[in-house]
Amino acid sequence: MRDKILVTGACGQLGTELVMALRERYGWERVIATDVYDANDKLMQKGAYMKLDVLNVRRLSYVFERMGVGQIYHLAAVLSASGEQNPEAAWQINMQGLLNVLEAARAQRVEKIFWPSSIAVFGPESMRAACVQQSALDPTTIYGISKMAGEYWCRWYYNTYGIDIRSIRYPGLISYSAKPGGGTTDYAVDIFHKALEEGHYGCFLRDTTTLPMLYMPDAVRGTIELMEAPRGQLSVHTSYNLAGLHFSPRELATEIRKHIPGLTVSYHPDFRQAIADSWPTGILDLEARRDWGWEPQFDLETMVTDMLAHLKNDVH
Ligand code: AKB
Repeated sequence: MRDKILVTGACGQLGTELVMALRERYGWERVIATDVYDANDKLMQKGAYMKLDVLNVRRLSYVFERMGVGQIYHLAAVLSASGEQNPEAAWQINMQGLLNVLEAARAQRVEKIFWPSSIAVFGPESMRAACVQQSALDPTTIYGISKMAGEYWCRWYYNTYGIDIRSIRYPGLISYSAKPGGGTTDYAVDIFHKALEEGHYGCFLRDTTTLPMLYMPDAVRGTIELMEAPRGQLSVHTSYNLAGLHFSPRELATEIRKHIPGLTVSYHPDFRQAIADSWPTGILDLEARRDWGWEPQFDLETMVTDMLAHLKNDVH
């Protein structure tokens, strides 16, 4: 019976939270968390966990067959900022890793796959303040190029082999459980930790750089809702735009100061500024709302309140 749900990149920011949500929803015994690392988290160790390298196609195929995998959440990836520092490795992991998963999934008749794309598929030629689903794609980073190519590979596998592949173009993800690593939007998580620990944050983006963001509980819920939506309702087979929050570092700092009045922030833009400047400041997500009822629940105010409540309880 192919009823197992396998997650690659399970130790990453999204994987850590998605694995927990999937286990709670479908049962601990059904969800197999995998990554190239040793399990980094007590909860991850309690459920099924396996070391798995997405660059090893034969092992992928073996594991999918042996474990009876029916669904895959293929999250393993190198993000935008890290990708620019090591482009060849980023291309290998992001592109070859995806092709390996798709090919092994086809060979083992896996029914359904989730694969994350990103707002990094957009760039200078894309729409800026209200970027619609059909806007021109114009990625400027290796990460964005791999996501753009990946979207079309996914659609090709869907059209050619009928594999049910679903995808979201995530904006920056904000979470309290796991820190992001190597992204351009990471400042929006780092600032919370520094605000609580030191009362000061040195931001690597300019104060007015507005970017699309999404709070992790919304991201996890939206992902599972997309995966559970009836196949016939879905009209986008590349990747869905998804909007949640839009704010700049200055606006985020102002909101955090309502809870931590002494917070100071200095701005020292580095190479990530150019990446951020190439991305839209706002996303429109009509198709996601229409096709599978997407609706975010958190705004800037409720996200900040919730983040700080969890971080104060859990870590500090
Ligand atoms: C990044 O900053 O690279 C990611 C993304 C927007 O995909 N968070």
